[in-house]
Amino acid sequence: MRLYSMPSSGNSYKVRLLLSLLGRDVQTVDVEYQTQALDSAKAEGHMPFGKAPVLELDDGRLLPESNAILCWLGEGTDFIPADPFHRAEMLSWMFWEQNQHEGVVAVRAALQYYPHRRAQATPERMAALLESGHALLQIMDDHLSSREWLVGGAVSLADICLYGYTHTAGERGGFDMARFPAVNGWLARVAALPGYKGLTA
Ligand SMILES: N[C@@H](CCC(=O)N[C@@H](CS)C(=O)NCC(=O)O)C(=O)O
Repeated sequence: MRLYSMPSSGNSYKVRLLLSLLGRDVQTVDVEYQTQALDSAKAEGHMPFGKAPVLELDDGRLLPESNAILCWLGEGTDFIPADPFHRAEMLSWMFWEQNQHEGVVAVRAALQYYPHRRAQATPERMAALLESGHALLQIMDDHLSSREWLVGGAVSLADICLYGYTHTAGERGGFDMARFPAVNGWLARVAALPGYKGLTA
């Protein structure tokens, strides 16, 4: 298998993290913003939606979308709960991550972090994203204040998925993480999992 992965991106990192936690190794093609490798991967048809990550299976089939890749790689492992309701709850968090959390928490970080995005970081937009992001992180904090993991009693794909952009929300996104002690405790639990690897590892 081959993973088209953007080194700086939380969406690609989620997949690299799960692979590492599973002790699996795949060939990785780095497709960073503003590189020839990204343009080539798109031009050669490896990125059906024009975005990383994409997992290319040994038979050539392509799987885009980070959370779909997590589900594929997680199949048959303890990262997908056996209980059907817990499994559905895991998907709730993963859909929430894509349709709410990522568009705020990751976007604010991207506007600050990537030089080619900075022109879009108007003070009004950054202030609105800060307020929305704090509200989203508060939802996670409230939920995690009475449990160790997002779903059931064990780590699942939901935790790997949300960890991707939450763990850099302070440093890259400028969110005030001191407000979210339960989230911080959860971040530390993910970072302590056997096989954990960081964003830049
Ligand atoms: N919903 C997608 C989002 C992927 C995405 O936005 N990838 C960005 C990096 S975070 C990308 O590849 N951008 C390349 C481009 O727009 O040219 C997922 O979760 O995989």
